[in-house]
Amino acid sequence: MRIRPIPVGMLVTCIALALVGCGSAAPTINPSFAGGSVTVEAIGLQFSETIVNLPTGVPLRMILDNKDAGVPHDLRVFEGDTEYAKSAPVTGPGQVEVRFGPLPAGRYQFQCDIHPAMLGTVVVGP
Ligand SMILES: [Cu+2]
Repeated sequence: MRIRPIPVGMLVTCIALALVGCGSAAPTINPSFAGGSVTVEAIGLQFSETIVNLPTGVPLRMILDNKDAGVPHDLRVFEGDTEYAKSAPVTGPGQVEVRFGPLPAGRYQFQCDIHPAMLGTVVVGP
């Protein structure tokens, strides 16, 4: 019996999927960021901060620091029907970041879509 070779395209896809899977476990947060940056922890199925402040006129970043071991969280920034950023899920312990903006001054929401009760406000202001 002859074993059929796996098509190269399928092999590449499998490797890519494996890398994506590994990526969610390994923190890939760049410590330097030219803009406004804030970190929120997810711990005990809650955000550590429910109101965060970011400046106007510069690129923005939010880092989700998931402290819930074995529990996936994600981070979405939106206002009404407009979505500004959405991260991939990250299983704790682990971190993921989203980048967005600049945004005009105002109030925006951030949320974990996996646990919609995890909800907070981003205040963008001078
Ligand atoms: Cu969550």
